[in-house]
Amino acid sequence: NPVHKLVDAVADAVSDRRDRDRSHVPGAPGAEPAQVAEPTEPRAPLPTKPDQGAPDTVSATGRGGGGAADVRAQNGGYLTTAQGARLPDSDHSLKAGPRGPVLLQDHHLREKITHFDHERIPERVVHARGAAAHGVFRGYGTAGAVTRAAFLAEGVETPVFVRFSTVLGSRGSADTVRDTRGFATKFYTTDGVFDLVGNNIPVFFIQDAIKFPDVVHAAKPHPDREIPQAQSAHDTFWDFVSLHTEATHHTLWNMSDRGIPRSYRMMEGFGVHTFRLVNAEGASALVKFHWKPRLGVHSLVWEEAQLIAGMDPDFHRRDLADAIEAGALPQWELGIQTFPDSPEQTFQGIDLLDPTKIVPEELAPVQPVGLMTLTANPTNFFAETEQVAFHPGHLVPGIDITDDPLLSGRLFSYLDTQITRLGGPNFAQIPINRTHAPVNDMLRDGFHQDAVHGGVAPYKPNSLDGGCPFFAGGTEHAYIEHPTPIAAASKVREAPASFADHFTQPRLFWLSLTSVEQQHVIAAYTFELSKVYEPAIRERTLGVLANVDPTLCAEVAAGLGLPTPEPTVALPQAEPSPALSQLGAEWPAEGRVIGIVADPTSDAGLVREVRDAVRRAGMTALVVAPTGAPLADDLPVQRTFAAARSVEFDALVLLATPAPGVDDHGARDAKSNGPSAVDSRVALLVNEAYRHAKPLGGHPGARAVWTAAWVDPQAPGVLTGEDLAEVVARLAGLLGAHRVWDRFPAPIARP
Ligand code: HDD
Repeated sequence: NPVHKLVDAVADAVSDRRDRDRSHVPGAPGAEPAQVAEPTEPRAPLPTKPDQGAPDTVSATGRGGGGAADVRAQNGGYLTTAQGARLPDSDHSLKAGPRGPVLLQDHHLREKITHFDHERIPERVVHARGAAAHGVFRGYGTAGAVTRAAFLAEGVETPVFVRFSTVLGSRGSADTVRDTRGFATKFYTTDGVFDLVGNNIPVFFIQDAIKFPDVVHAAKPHPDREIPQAQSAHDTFWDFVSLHTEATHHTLWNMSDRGIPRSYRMMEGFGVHTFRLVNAEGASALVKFHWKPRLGVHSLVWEEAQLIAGMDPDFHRRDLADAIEAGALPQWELGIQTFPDSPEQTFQGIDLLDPTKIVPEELAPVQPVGLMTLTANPTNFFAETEQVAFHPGHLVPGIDITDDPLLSGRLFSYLDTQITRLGGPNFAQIPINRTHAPVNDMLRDGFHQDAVHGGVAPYKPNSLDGGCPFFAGGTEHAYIEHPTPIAAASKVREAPASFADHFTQPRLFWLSLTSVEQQHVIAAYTFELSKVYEPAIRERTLGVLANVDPTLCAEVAAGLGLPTPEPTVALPQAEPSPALSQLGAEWPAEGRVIGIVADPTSDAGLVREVRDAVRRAGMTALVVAPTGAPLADDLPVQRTFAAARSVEFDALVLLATPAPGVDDHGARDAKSNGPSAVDSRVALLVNEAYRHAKPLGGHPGARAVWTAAWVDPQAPGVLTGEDLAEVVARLAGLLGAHRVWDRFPAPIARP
């Protein structure tokens, strides 16, 4: 039977694919050694994920319960309806004759269109755009003295799912906009799910959750025209933050390089609030959570971020997925700052309940307690990244909350929002949200109920189900709230007096930055406020900056062409915290992208030598050439001059003087290319990389490119040499500092 043959052939192909998938998993038996591959090269399908099967896959009759694949998964060789009826055709509606009317009785048509009509769910009200990955967290066992959280014990491995996000933009907005980034981690622990729902910025705009709708309404696009998309550079945002000065600290971080990360892999994460840890003896400590990336904390420069938003709006999403697929697995250490759980809940004068304040690491060092490695991309964006539901109230024994008023409101909001977003109260049954601990919850029915619950007594106490299920005690890992005393008080709508200091910590942050980082902050405020139409808002913001730092205020005022206002408070005393600067340390360069600029006259041997040197350094090599024609059989071209732009490279290596090709207008005109016969697109590529302080390497034969690109060959980080492997090794060394910082402020390219 030909159909059976076809089905067998499909089954064989699927099994081949599965084998290939397995050999694709780094470290799996038969796997190729991990190698950093070219990010855009087509790849085999992704490996299957750890147990994320639906909660109850047995059908109501009890038949067909052969596991997830049997009942839920897309399986079998034939296309079917949702009811499993095999289909002979899905391309034509059922009609009364080929030219006649479509018949209402066409069930397949109605089912297909109806399902399509309901494919979208509401996007998240904030953090709508995100990218996620599966991974594993391994406890170091170093937190045992302060918490009994089982997943932090030595050697315990806990599956995790992490979602990174921007805050303001819609689901389809660009990745590299200036914004805070979400960093939410779901730990599937043996004691239930623990969600650490943090950001890449350690403070928040508001101190009380009741202000969340205000700050979000102000920061989202204007309600009349719904512009600008995913931006803070508009009147309503600056109106709010200039009036609501507790937002000053977070705003300053947003205007710093932290607002435009180079990669999700190169961001810190912060739990923001102070939480409470409880150890096996019941003793408590206060804690702040930190994620420290193994690759260091790095950022784009603003011009790059803007270009990328057009060139590759999926830049961060692509970077994360490519790195994982290529075996360059992103890692973060989880760290804790701990403080005595004193009645005052302050540390060295800093109010630990105020989420607009940090505790400098110099005062309370961050102690590493475990390592997270992201190991696999999601199989399906909607099922996993879109449907994952985080909640700061998903806690496990050993971790408890404090009375931070921002946290209290969050504990309500996250459960509430999922009911609209995921269509009902059963979102915990969606595979990505399922705990890996046994569930026996007595929650019943509701929209999208997946479970077929047995028993007759979903209530307690009962005798009909034998009294089951039973309560657990502390020794059986029950989640028991810490008996924190609550002081007698009157009901008030007020904040404590200590919440009123809005300027000391912004000043602390400003003073902790290096001069290059400070310049970026000045440029960011100047850019954003230039986009504000209302003069009073610009002036009011300068008034806020005057209370943070006179130089910051004067420089931004000069950029806007406005007078510098006087401060309204005495300039606060603040000690810098060097740990807040992103500069000064050395980090691994692995996973960085190096563009090798060649043309058909370039010596293929040399191109190969550079490519291999780049790969040996654990970096990704992309060959850039005038057309897509391979330079040799083993030397494919990954970027044509028409498709390449500097922003996707961390450094460039130039092999010769690429002659003018056909430019975007199809013209071949050497004279219009500047002082030498260099392709104008290469000149732009190199000039941008130079101005963005990226390391540049070149063969002596590429001299004309430096001239055409207005590059000073003597400038720091511009390396020329015959031995290009050595040049690549030096470039990798420079990338350890991320950029050639000595080249800022950037020379302006002028004829
Ligand atoms: Fe929030 C999503 C982080 C304050 C209300 N928040 C959300 C996400 C992150 C954060 C990372 C995306 C989670 C995901 O990937 O699905 N939010 C924070 C941090 C805050 C914070 C670090 C302050 C310290 N959030 C905050 C407040 C409220 C909310 C004060 C409301 C009172 N946040 C939400 C929400 C979201 C959300 C509306 C939207 C989608 C969702 O929850 O699942 O409930």
